[in-house]
Amino acid sequence: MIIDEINLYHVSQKLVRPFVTSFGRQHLRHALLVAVSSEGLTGWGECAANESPGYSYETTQTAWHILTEFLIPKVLVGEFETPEEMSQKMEFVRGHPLAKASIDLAIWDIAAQRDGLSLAQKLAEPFPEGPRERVKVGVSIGIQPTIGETMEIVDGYLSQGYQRVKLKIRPGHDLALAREARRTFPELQIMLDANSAYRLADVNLFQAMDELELVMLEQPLNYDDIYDHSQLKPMIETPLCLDECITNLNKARFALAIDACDIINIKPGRVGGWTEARKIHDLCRSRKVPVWVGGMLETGVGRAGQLALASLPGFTLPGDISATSRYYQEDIAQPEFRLNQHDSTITVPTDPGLGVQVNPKRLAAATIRQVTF
Ligand code: OSB
Ligand code: MG
Repeated sequence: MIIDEINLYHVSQKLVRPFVTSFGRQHLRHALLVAVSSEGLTGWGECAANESPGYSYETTQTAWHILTEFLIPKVLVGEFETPEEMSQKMEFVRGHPLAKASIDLAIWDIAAQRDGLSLAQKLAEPFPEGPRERVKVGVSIGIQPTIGETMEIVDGYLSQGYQRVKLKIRPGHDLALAREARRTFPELQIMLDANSAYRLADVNLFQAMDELELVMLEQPLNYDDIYDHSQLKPMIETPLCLDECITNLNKARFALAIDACDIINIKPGRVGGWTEARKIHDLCRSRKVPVWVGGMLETGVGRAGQLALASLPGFTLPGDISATSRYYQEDIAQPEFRLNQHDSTITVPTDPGLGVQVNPKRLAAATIRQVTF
């Protein structure tokens, strides 16, 4: 593969409803989209970084800087054959996984198109069973002003067909919320995501949740503290899942070695792309550790990538991959993703590559700045 041209777009889209977490409130979703052209094909990628560094140290601005000054100039030089080689080529930049993942996805898109495969088929090449056709999904619900409003929102999603909900928690908005959710929806698959808002000293709070039969508790402790999670795990019954802590394969190896979690949320962005995400999937599968695909309010470009990843055999738990209508009125990419109501799944695209098209009018309307290399 020789790369001919790269276009980088900074886009902003309004969310259907503000998304509130323990690290902040978001009305708009800023994203960087990359279009990589190679030998007549164009691949798309998305950078999931946020405007502020509340979830990760990376922001839209740092990703713009790392992409324009370092990654893109490097990618444009020389030749390579596989997405894995490109992933290695980007290793000279330490960290910045969200920036790297945007290029990585575009290269995977091109490689799949070149081979006449959907991205799911391309990623599933090492697996004899091939990709799943539909993947189980849930919905991630931000912090609402009251518990009552949260229950109404949950109810709305249930009537749309979602069978698993994730409730965001933060200190003061946790146990009572979880109890009310369990009381109101006795059979529902409910999980909580704290986004690192607690300390080990809060163990009593999590023990009080033991009886609620939650599917899992996601990243309760410090974003960088795998050790403290290993201390918490044997003290609670709810399965413990890591998100923020797992920024690459080595972190996953370490977490499993010290038994710091029961489950891993694999976000391709957070781990530097689909190549690394698949390695973590393989590791967890060999250890029988369940994994699921996380999200960061991606546009249709990133969501198509999430769906392809989630089609791999080790992804046995529902992903944070909701229908387009949960995020945006009108998305940049088409077709829209819809929920299959009867089984809370989304169908994995089957056209070559990502299987979505970026709509030029919508892209132009959402673009804040753009640069061509
Ligand atoms: O912690 O999983 C998270 C969104 C932005 C940043 C972090 C997280 C999230 C979500 C939303 O929970 C998941 C989605 O895209 O639906
Ligand atoms: Mg999370």
